Amino acid sequence: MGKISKVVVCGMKGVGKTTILEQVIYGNITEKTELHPTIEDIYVANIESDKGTKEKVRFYDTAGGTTNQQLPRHYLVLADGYLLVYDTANRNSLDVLISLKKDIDKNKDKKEVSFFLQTLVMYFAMLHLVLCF
Ligand SMILES: Nc1nc2c(ncn2[C@@H]2O[C@H](COP(=O)(O)OP(=O)(O)OP(=O)(O)O)[C@@H](O)[C@H]2O)c(=O)[nH]1
Ligand SMILES: [Mg+2]
Repeated sequence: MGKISKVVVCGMKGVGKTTILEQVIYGNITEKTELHPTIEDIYVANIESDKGTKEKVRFYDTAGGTTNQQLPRHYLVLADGYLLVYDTANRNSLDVLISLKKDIDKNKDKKEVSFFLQTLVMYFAMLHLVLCF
């Protein structure tokens, strides 16, 4: 079995973390979909690369807060990477993300880190995703 990568998905409450995971992994989001605030959830994705290798990625969907928040400490130990989500229509959600990122940087020990920037358009709003390993 290939390596299992663990990605923690975080960002302010209501920015669409669960929506993104549900859509990317199951493709089942419609304009009528109603989602409830997350407490804690795990999504497992099997990804086949261009080279034919198979990888398993475990996404940890977290509960977003409304103000500057810290991630529960156990995520900092298990994470291989982070998916940081904010809503371009909500400036406050970026402030929350900046504070989260600072907290991650301060507490991630000496793990290697690289950054990926991606933009996703869903419905009428744009959500920006930052994936950092
Ligand atoms: N218009 C619009 N609504 C969206 C979009 N993404 C998510 N939503 C809606 O925003 C609401 C919150 O989305 P969630 O995915 O539950 O947000 P979350 O970040 O997981 O929130 P918490 O679990 O509380 O931290 C839901 O009603 C979604 O349908 C989007 O791109 N555009
Ligand atoms: Mg959620």
